[in-house]
Amino acid sequence: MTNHHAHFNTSCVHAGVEPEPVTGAIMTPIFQTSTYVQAELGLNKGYEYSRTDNPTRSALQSALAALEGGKFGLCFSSGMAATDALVSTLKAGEHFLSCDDVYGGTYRLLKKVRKRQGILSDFVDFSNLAEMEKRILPQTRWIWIESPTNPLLQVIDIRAVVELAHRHHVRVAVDNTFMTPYFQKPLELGADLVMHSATKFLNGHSDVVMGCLITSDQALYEQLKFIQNAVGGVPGPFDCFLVLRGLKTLAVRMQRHQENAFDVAHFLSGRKEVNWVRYPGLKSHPQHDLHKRQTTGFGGMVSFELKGGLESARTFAKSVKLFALAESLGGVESLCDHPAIMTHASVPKEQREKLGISDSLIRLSVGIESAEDLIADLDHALSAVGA
Ligand code: P1T
Repeated sequence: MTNHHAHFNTSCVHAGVEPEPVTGAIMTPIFQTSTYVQAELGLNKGYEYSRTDNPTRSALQSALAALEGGKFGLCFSSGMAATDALVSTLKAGEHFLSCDDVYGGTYRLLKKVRKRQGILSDFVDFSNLAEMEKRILPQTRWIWIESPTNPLLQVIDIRAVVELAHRHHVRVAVDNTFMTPYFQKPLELGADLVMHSATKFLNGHSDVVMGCLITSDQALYEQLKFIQNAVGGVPGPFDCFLVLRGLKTLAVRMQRHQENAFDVAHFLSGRKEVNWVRYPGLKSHPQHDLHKRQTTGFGGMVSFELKGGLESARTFAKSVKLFALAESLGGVESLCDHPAIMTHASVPKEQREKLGISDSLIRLSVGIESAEDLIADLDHALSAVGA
């Protein structure tokens, strides 16, 4: 049985999963089936069709809900499909208000796809809440937070945004991809919904694309479950199995990502080739204290700006060997991203410049390798930049 009072490390291993009733298999089987035989008209065993429900997916959804401290979880075929399910609760003319430094795909979904169906959206700076409040419209239905943001690792005061939003009868969703519930539990901070790109730390092994939504609000859950089935962007059972497996080591991976990220952030801070380093765990981070108040740790993402513009970034990207030049993050292996050309290319250049996503900004997803090897790799690449 899932023990709802278990400590987080225990929940990672046990939440949502039960021995399989027929054989006692300790690991949730991959129910690789599209449909389920019915005994007679209207009589089934709780499963009718795998777009609607699948036992492997149900186990994962329960596990994710338990880890976030929510009642209900829903999985989707990608993080974007999960976000879009939430956006699908809006009608034409209604408004979605997001922080301005967000994953480029979230911006693209709202501005390039859903705008055509009449959904309004604004992307504004949430560090000044008085200014942000002015952007809440009578038609605003959801406020969307990433904290820390992708890629600049700005920290947003989740409790303060929730308080303000609820005063305006607007609900708050938090994209918790970077922190995971190991470090941050937005529902406990008052948020109405948590979203993840499960592609990242939750799965942790760079072999699945998936998203999820978690809430404790039953009416909202039912609305989103209806959309999940009606639109059909669901993950397959094998991918659900892989994420269930990944979750078992979430706590130990996150701890290790963080240890390595601290070492990398300290190392980069001392280098002359680097303009600045952003890591929420550094005292130099502008919202270090705020971050500490709303989390139990700092995660595995480090961003920094090189001196010397795009040429420096090109040299750096060509010179790293252990850090793979690739989009995505949150896997056991270290990755290096150039947001302006890679993950955030869909954000218009003027908007990128306003935010500080310059041509020499580098984002690192620090993996669980030996820190000495990661630092030797960075040392080599920075020396090439400086030469
Ligand atoms: O890639 P997908 O599983 O669809 O999730 C989209 C997404 C949503 N939210 C955040 C914070 C994300 O980082 C992502 C995906 N991000 C990358 C691929 C990236 O390299 O930033």
